[in-house]
Formats: sequence, C-alpha cells, structure tokens
Amino acid sequence: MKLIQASLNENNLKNKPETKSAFIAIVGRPNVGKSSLLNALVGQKVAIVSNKAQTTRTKITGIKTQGLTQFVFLDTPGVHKPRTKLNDYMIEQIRQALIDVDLIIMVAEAYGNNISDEEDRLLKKLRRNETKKILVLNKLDKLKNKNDILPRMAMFAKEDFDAIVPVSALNKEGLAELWQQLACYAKQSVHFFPDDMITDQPEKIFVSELIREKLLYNLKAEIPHTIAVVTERMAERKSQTNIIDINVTILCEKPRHKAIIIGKNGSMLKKIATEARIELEYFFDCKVNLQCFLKVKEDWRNKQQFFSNIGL
Ligand SMILES: Nc1nc2c(ncn2[C@@H]2O[C@H](COP(=O)(O)OP(=O)(O)OP(=O)(O)O)[C@@H](O)[C@H]2O)c(=O)[nH]1
Ligand SMILES: [Mg+2]
Repeated sequence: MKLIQASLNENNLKNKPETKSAFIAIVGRPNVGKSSLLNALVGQKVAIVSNKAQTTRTKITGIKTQGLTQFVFLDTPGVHKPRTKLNDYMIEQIRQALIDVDLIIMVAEAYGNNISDEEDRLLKKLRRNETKKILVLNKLDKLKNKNDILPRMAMFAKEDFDAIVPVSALNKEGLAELWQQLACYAKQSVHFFPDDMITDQPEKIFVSELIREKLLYNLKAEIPHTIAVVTERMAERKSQTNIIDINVTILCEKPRHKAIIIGKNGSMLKKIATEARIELEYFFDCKVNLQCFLKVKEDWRNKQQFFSNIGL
C-alpha cells in the first residue's frame, strides 16, 4: 500500500506544471513614474503616487501572478542626494532592493535633452551590478510624435541594457511589450507569495501612505516632505458591521506647518481627510470613520529610532 502511495506522489510531481518566479527591482530618479509603473503592472494601487519628488520612502513589494509565473516587483525611493537620516534610510532601501533580484528595471522619462546627474550616478552603480537590466522610458503619452523617443533611446544606447521599452504607465501603453520582456527573466521556482496576493504591505501602512498621498497633493513645496503619518488604530466596529474606525496621527516638524495643514477653519485637514476617506471606502469596500490628529515632532527625520518605529 505504501509503495502505491509513493509512486502516486511521484506521478503527481512529474505531472505538476512547473511554476516560475521573477524578482524585479524598479529604480530611477524621483518622479519618473516608478510607483505608477508598479501599480500599472500589478493592476491595482499598491504604492502612492504624487507630482512631488521623493514620494516613496521605503521598498514596496507589488506582486502579480500570471498563470504559472509570479512576478515580485520592488518599488524603491527615487535616487537623490541624502540630507537627513530619513534620506540615508531611503538610499539604503534602494541598495537592498538591488540585492538578489533577477532583473533591474531602470525607469527614466521618455523625453529630455540630457541624462541628469542623479541618473548618471545611478547608471554608474548599475554598470558595476551584474544583474540583467532593462530601461523603461515612461510618460510616452507626453510625446507629440512617437518617433521623438529615438534620440532619447540613443542617449542610453551605450549602457548595458538588454532592452529599452517605451511605455506610458498613465494610459497603460507599451505594457504588453514590457510583460513579454519581463517573462524572459522568470526562473523555475516555487511561488513565494499566495497567487492572489498583491502586496506584503500591512493594511495599517497602506492607510498611512494613502493619507500621506493626499497631503502631498494638497500641500505646497517642502511641507509634505516633513510629514509622517501613523495609523494608531484600525478596527471594525463591533456594534455595526461594515464600518471601520481608523485613527491616524499626522506628524509635522513645526507649529507653523501644523497651522497650514489644519488650514482656515480646519478646511485643509477636512479636504485631505475627506479625499482619503473616499479612497479608503473604495479600497475596503465599506464605510470608514476616519479621525486625523496632528502632532508636532521636531526633526523626526533625523531620529532613526522614531521612523523605524512608525513602520518605515
Ligand atoms: N503623463 C504621465 N504622467 C505620469 C506617468 N507615470 C507617472 N506620471 C506622473 O508622474 C508623477 C510621479 O509619479 P510617481 O509614480 O509618484 O513617480 P516615482 O518615480 O515613484 O516618484 P518617487 O517615489 O518620488 O521617486 C505623478 O504626477 C504621476 O501621475 C505617465 O506615464 N504619463
Ligand atoms: Mg514612488
């Protein structure tokens, strides 16, 4: 009986289709659309996006399983010169994401007359890295004529990229060509995450990030960079199903920043909280009662212990 069982198991293994996986890091200058590309590839929002540089502060994993192949993407903060301990931490996140991946995607914009200093430094680093690399030229939709991309491709031609793929993360153009390229780097392996998982980011962190996104869009200049958001409490209401109570604390560095975030008669904070609540209700598919509190914590960006504790 045991022998029959053993041979059945062997047959099962032989007939089991072979699964594949690919770990892919996404790097590039701030604001080129790395997180937008991650969201477009995963097919859902897992990373926040904004029109301000240095939106992403930590590595964010996005997962997409297509048939037998699982793609695990690591979105990273944009490469920049560090000025605070938080910046040092962000740069370290990029370094870590480049270790042990099957492919590196460098994202740059599809237009521009030169390669920026930040990009030049990144290219130097990538030359020393033996991992396979492809270049994604994003924001193709901004070009009047598609051929205008040719000089831009020529600028990167001397670099060691296996392929250069023009895309628009915004309107999903070029993604089929990109997927074809990505499939070439998948290796036979087990899947490291359940097939229906899209991110390993805890829900509380996603909530904090979403509120930070609304702060980034609504506040001007430098203020959003000095803000951290902590989700203190998140619980389904016991007496009433289909409502989640969420309490968040927004931390800023200066009392005058606090006044700006609150706005005249509380109008700014109300706008930010409303925008965040609407998106959270869509995301969790239930009613959300969102309470935002504000606190001043001077120079938190230079207090490593502090920002490690808040999930960064
Ligand atoms: N027109 C256009 N805009 C885009 C495209 N992709 C991203 N953007 C915009 O570019 C800005 C930056 O996008 P992000 O995805 O936050 O860029 P990022 O590279 O992740 O930025 P950091 O996290 O700061 O490094 C946002 O305003 C996006 O809406 C695109 O394909 N076309
Ligand atoms: Mg980003």
